Amino acid sequence: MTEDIQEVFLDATSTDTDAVRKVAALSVQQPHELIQPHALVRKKSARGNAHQRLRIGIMGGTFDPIHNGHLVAASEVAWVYDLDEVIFVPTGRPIFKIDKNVTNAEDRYLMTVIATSSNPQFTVSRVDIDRPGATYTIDTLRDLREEYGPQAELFFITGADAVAEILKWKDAAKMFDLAHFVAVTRPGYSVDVSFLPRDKVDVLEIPALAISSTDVRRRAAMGEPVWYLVPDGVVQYIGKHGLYSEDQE
Ligand code: DND
Repeated sequence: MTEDIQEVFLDATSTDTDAVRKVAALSVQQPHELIQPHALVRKKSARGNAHQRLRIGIMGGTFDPIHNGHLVAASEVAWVYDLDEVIFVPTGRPIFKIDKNVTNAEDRYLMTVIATSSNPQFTVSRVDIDRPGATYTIDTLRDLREEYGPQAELFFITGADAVAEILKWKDAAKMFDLAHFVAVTRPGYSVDVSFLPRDKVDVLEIPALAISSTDVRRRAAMGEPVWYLVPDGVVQYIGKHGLYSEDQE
């Protein structure tokens, strides 16, 4: 029972017939239909616009750990494409890293939440972590398409290194029906996307941040600083939980 109804209902316990009528009217106004939660929460884009069709960026990654390169990429795409929101989606079991030692999903998820918490445009989804089995982007896109509805415009953000391999991804051709792809690259570096559907893939030059998760892990293992390569809270999380320490390697 909503507060409105509750309030009038309390009135209606008296013999006030007006109040009883009000309860009936309110009940009619509250149909038991399923309302998409995202239809109600209209965030403004980074540029301050509210769109007719939600424009959603999806930043998928292993995020082991998430670093400032990931965050700048998402922020730049959000600005240039006038996105309402960027959803960071940490992988569950990344298919290309199945034989590698990947930090457990909950630690990677929490670091992603910490790293994105200060930006009102950024959110984090558990779809890949909660789905059993190996993580494939086709499933990420299907799950988010279902959650946000057919009207939402989805933009999958990917680094230039990943885009070169994209046709090897599961059901690659079908992914392009579900989302537009934005391949981010650093100034002065070209990315060949000529083998991909022209109207489905863009290349966007972003400020270069020569940061990689591999290097952050190596530095943490050697006791070298990772300040300013990853957000402060992530530095602290790594230290507090002893991630990437040499004994773990
Ligand atoms: P990564 O393991 O490369 O993530 O995975 C990226 C996405 O690809 C995930 O959503 C995977 O599920 C998906 N994938 C990979 C392989 C196969 C399939 C799907 C499949 O469906 O078959 P990282 O955490 O290493 O990096 C996250 C993103 O950030 C990547 O796109 C990477 O290229 C990019 N990146 C940077 N962008 C800008 N500046 C930097 C960057 N470092 C990494 N310094």
